[in-house]
Amino acid sequence: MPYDNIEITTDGGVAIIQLDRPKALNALNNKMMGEVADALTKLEKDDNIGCVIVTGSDKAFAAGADIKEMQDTTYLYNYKHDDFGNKHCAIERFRKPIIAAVSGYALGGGCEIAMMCDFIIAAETAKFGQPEITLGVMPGMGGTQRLTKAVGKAKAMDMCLTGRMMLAEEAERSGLVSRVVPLDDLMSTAKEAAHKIAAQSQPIAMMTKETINTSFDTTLTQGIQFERRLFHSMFSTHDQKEGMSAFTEKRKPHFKNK
Ligand code: DAK
Repeated sequence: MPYDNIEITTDGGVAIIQLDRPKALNALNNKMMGEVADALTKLEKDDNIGCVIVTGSDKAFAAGADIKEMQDTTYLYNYKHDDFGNKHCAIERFRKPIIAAVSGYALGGGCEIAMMCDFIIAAETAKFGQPEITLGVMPGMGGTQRLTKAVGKAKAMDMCLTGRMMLAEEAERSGLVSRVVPLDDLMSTAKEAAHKIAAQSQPIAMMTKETINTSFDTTLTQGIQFERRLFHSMFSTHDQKEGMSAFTEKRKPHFKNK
C-alpha cells in the first residue's frame, strides 16, 4: 500500500499507521487524511488484522490540521465539501480496536485524532493541546466533546479557552491517556497491547469496543441493556465455547474469529 504521507507496516495481526510529514510536524492535510481513511478501509476488511496502532514521530504525533492548507478556505467551501470531516470519520467509524501511540505534540486535530482512537498510550514527552482558539477558531473534529468527556469540564474549558498544552503526566492523571511510558518504550508498549488485543476473538473485541462506545451516547439503563443483549449473543460464537473450554482444560484458547 504505497502512500505519500503515511507509512503502513504490519506485524502479525497488528497494523501500524505512521503519520509521516516530518517537515510539517505531521500536520494533517487533506491528502494525509484521505490516505488514513483509505488504509483503515482496507485494514477493516483484512481478516488478518485484529488491532491498529496510529503513531507519529518522536517530535510530533501531529501538530494539528494543516494551517497553511486551510487558512484561505471559506465557509461555503468547508460546508459544501466537508473533505476533512468526511475523512476523519474513517477513524471514528473504524470498528476494530485502534490505539494511539503519542510522542511529542498532539495538538488541535492531532489531539482530536488521538482521542478518536480507543485509547492513548503516551510517551513522557507527549504534549496535548487544543490551541485552535489562538488561530481564531475552535476544535472542529470533536475536541470540545471528547476532551470534555475524557478530562471533565474544568480542564477542557481551561485547555480550549487558553490553548495551553497538557503534559503526559497531567494527561494520565486526568484520564486522557491510559498509560505513560518512557519514549524508548512507547512503540514496544503499544505493540504489546495491540498484540494482546489481536490475539483475542476479533468479533468479541469489536463488540466490546462498540459496547463501551455506546456508553457515550445513551442512558445507563439503555447501555446496560445493550451490553446484556450483546453478551447473550456471544454465546452463539465458537470463540466463547473455545475460550471457556480452554480455561477449564488449562490451555491457551485458539480463537477462530467466529
Ligand atoms: N500546520 C501547518 N504547518 C505546521 C503546523 C500546522 N498545524 N504545525 C507546524 N507546522 C510547520 C511549521 O510551519 C514549520 O514549517 P516551516 O516554517 O519550517 O516551513 C514546521 O512545521 C516546524 O514547525 P515550527 O518551526 O513551528 O516548530 P517548533 O518546534 O518551533 O514549534 C509547535 C512546534 C507545534 C509548537 C508549533 O509548530 C505550533 O504551534 N504549531 C501549530 C499548532 C496548532 O496551532 N495546531 C492546531 C491547528 S488547527 C476541520 C476540523 C478540525 C480542524 C480543521 C478542520 N473541519 C471539520 C473542516 C482542526 C484544526 C486544527 O488542528
